[in-house]
Amino acid sequence: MIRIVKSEFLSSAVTAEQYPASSFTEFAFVGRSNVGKSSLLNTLLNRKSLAKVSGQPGKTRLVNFFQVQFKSGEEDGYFSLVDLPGYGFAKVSKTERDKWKVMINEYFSSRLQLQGVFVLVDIRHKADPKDIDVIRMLAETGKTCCVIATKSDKIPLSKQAASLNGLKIGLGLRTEEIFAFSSLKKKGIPEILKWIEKIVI
Ligand SMILES: Nc1nc2c(ncn2[C@@H]2O[C@H](COP(=O)(O)OP(=O)(O)OP(=O)(O)O)[C@@H](O)[C@H]2O)c(=O)[nH]1
Ligand SMILES: [Mg+2]
Repeated sequence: MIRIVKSEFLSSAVTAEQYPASSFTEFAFVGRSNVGKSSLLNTLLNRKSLAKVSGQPGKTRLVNFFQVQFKSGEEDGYFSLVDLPGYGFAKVSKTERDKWKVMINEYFSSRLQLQGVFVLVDIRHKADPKDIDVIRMLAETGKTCCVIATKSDKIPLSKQAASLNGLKIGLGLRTEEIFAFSSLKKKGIPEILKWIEKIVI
């Protein structure tokens, strides 16, 4: 399995002209505000606060690019990770929410390097129409995605399989994988690395 060697913040962007020119294979994290996208990125990269995290939804407001160096055996390689603003956050103005939507849509429709998308959903919640929309949109645009059920530390292990199965049916997943993840307990990292490896190696 690949090993993360080094990671760094590259830049933040609003529009496509501002995206970094990097041509490395890219992976993005998308999902509702507060679902744990930025936390997952930090956990995966074993960094405390490379991506900004907050208990208040709406923390990430720009498209944030990170560059990651990995090792596979003796070989070195690179990929990029992108932390996106969350959707479905009621407490910001409609104008602001519309702005985020445009930002996210522009990213998905214009970024050719984007090869894989992680759709994050809270393991405790039922399938959300907004997540169903995103998964459908990704399928239509031909982007490979997998679903990560976050905050798995919040429910007992004995109930996780049933929750994952409920989400799988509710989200209408076919070939897409789904697995549980916890930043708090650092669970689910190998599953993510294996999924990335299938695309970058
Ligand atoms: N218990 C638990 N809490 C978590 C986990 N992951 C994230 N959190 C908490 O959930 C809150 C939101 O985390 P973020 O990583 O900022 O969420 P986000 O999806 O990036 O949110 P936005 O940037 O607003 O879209 C923070 O208080 C985190 O500490 C987890 O695995 N377990
Ligand atoms: Mg965030």
